[in-house]
Amino acid sequence: MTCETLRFVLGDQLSPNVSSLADLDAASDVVLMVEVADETTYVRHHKKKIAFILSAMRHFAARLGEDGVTVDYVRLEDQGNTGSFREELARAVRRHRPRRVLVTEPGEYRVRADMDSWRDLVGVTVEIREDDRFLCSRAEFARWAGDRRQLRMEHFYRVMRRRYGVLLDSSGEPEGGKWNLDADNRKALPALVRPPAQPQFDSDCETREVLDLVDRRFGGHFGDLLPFDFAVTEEGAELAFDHFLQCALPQFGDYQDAMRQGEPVLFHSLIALYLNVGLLDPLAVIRRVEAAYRAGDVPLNAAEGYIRQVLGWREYVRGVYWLKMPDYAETNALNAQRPLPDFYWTGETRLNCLADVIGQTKHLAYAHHIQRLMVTGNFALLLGVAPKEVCEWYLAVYADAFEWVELPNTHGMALHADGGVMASKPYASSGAYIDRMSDYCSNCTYDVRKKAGPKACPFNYLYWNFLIENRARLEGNPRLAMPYRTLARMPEARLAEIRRDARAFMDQVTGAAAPVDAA
Ligand code: DLZ
Ligand code: SF4
Repeated sequence: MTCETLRFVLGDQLSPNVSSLADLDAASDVVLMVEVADETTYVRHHKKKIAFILSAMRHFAARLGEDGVTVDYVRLEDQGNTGSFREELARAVRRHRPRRVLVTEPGEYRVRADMDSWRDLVGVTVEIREDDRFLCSRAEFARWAGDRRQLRMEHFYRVMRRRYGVLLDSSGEPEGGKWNLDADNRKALPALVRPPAQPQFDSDCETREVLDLVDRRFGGHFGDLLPFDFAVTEEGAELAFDHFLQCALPQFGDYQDAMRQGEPVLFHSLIALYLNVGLLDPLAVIRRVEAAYRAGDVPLNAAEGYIRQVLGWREYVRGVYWLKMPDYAETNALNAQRPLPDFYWTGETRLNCLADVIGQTKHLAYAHHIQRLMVTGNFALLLGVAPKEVCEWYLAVYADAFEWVELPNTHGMALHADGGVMASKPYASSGAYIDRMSDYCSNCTYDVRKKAGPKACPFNYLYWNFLIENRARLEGNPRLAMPYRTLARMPEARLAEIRRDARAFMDQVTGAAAPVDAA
């Protein structure tokens, strides 16, 4: 069999308008999709994440088929499956003998680097098209970055708001007079406020088959496979987003930083996984949120806060990723070397905040941004865990995690391993922040008000220990002037106590307090 163009669609490119499907000729072209072992195991993804991607791929292929497109779909357990993108493409080229191969650039650097060798491997032209599902191209981002010393999201976001004309008043200025209404978005959650229930999506035959497959092949991976509640089609993802718009968005702004024990989603949208594989279109999402604001259905702080995540933050982290890779992943500005505590994989710890966040991560393959940044991220930062270990964990355990979004968020934002490309100071914080924004501390065996000794909240002494260990690197940072002044006033006995508590705790959770070149 021969075909004109073989169009290779990857598992996070499940949009009918992806550039590799533009100008498709159903009479002469073939779409190739492959389930490959390499992608399921290059990190040991959460079981739910694998099930979500494989089921969404199968549903997308079926939909293309219903539209009259010829799809060559290779299943994970098909005979002869070689387990890699490159070898599956080579096999497909031998099957179809196309004139050319067309693919949209992937979301991860490792796949992009591999693609450069595909032309020689398969012996026909391989055209790599830009991924124009994003709202800022890599070239535009590079132009914006220019030779700026610091790449501040806030500046980028304003450019994007103007460029897409989002939430602007009639004179082109920000609606409500301010670009960013985050000052209104840091409320703790009052006990009486109840978050909405989450929509459930029943598994059809195809999804049940995938769940069996994942159970059989990836049973040893992290996380609970069941219940499996994710949508796996564009229609399902739209329903999930509709539910968010109606039931959660009005309070999203107020409580976006809040946490509550046993309430994993609160007023968050849980749509990043759908956006990131292509089941939802970011601009359509932004327009609908803006329309809800203009219709008077949601307050401005909610609409602005949400739009900033999609139009600002999401595009910004992707821009930083492609601008800075591959060197970005190798930086370790704080020289953090300790191993990731085992409890990140089991959830078994007496630190209640971590037990809850890791527990829900196991259960749902989801945690919201403050849980990721200020609980699991902050703890790994304070402990001085090696960035690669932390990044691997985040990439594996969250259903929405692809390296373009995970790496800047973890490596840059949470761990400050990039030395300040993303954030002007590390997001280090003691237990007081978690106490203010959650009810975790009232159920914890540790005491958040205690600063020293075995009952003290470990975040408290780890925070000061972090500042001590990184004094030479961070003392000159003007945004850390205040804590370093406080540190300078501490008597030697107090400093010794902090070091002693931190060392004892680290011995306990990491096996041994691997040396860090303390300043
Ligand atoms: C994450 C993932 C998984 C688990 N499995 C597959 C797969 O079998 N086939 C596929 O095409 N894509 C998969 N993916 C998504 C890819 O890892 C993703 O496309 C690359 O990381 C490039 O961004
Ligand atoms: Fe977490 Fe400390 Fe609060 Fe316990 S006391 S929940 S460890 S912040």
